[in-house]
Amino acid sequence: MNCSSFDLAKQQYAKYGIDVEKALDLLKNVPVSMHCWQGDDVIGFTGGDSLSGGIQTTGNYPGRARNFDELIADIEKAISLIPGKKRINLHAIYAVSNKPYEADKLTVEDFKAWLDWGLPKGIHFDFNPTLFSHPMVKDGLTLSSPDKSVRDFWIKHVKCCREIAMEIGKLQGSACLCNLWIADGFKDVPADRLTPRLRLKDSLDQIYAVKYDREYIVDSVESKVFGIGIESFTVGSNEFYQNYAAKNGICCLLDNGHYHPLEYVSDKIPALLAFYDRVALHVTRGVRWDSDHVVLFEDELKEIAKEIVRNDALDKVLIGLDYFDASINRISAWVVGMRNMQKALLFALLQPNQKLKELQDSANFTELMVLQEELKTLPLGAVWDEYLQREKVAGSEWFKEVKEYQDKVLSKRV
Ligand code: RNT
Ligand code: ZN
Repeated sequence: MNCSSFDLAKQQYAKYGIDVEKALDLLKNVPVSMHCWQGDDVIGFTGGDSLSGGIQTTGNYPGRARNFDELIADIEKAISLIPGKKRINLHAIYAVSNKPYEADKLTVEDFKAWLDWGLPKGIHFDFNPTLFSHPMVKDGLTLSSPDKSVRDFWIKHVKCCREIAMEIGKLQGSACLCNLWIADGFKDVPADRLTPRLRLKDSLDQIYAVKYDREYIVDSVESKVFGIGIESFTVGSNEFYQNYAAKNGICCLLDNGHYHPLEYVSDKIPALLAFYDRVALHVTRGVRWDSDHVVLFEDELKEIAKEIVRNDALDKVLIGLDYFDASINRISAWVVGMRNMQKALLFALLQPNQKLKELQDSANFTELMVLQEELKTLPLGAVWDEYLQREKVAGSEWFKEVKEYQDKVLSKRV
């Protein structure tokens, strides 16, 4: 009898009591939100041409998408090479309109082009207000500025964005994640750490005073340890937002580039799951700092996926990616990160989680270590290849298609 490598893999996993078919069925329904901003180096369509506010893209690989049509074309190319259920994560600066961009007057109409493109394909969206790369960022501050007119402007912006997210959620029939991140902070030692935080708290109170049905919108706040140019103090720190979120029924978004290098988001996920019904993620890869490199199939990614799967949290953890590498082909950047996120979830779904938990609870730590090591070399690749085939996307030869697209389309963008 001719046995495929997938059949053999299934048998090997079965020896550990793992049902491969069940894992594949679960995997294909886990949504991963793909960040639109990898395609154009976080520039957007507002007419601006640079990124500022504590985050940075580096590199000038040719072919950046310069408008909606180009970005859509690139996203379509990328998603044709990505298995599973995809969402698209938008930022306010990706508004598509003939009028000049006015951050405090945006409506869902400004995102109609995205919705008209995605909804018929079954693609759902997430949303982010954009509080950077804008002249109303004064002295590096937005919602925590001492200037009331600056705070009021940004409060209006975030309120517009929440309404847009709610409308999107209604239209798509699944909650739209509306994530707030700001870069407010100081380059050098501050004289007052409390007042800026009290001002941010007051701004958030005004923003979240408007209540929406959680069926349509999930609000999240994203903390950060520091950014370029704001090395000494971040207003929206981890403790600040976690307490704000807990007291106000909002969700925390954990970006794994936003902590000290020896703090792990994989450990934070279960800590938050003990208190929250939802946890949102920005999965990224920091190299020495929040450098937003492409997500690779690394230990911490696998650990994050394991925490989601073994805690039965596939519908509680909202998975999104967040990185922007401008030094390589941007479509490949998307494809590698999105595929790796799913590969890590598959890896986690193929663990005998019940058995491992039992070994821990019965203090069988030797056997736990031995088994965990054995599991590392089970034939994940054969199951992954089968998943790609069933999802009708290219296998390991996918890069050929990106190269062709680069020659035909990207290289013409000069
Ligand atoms: C910045 C945050 C934030 C942004 C995006 C563009 O450090 O991670 O999430 O990367 O909103
Ligand atoms: Zn982020």
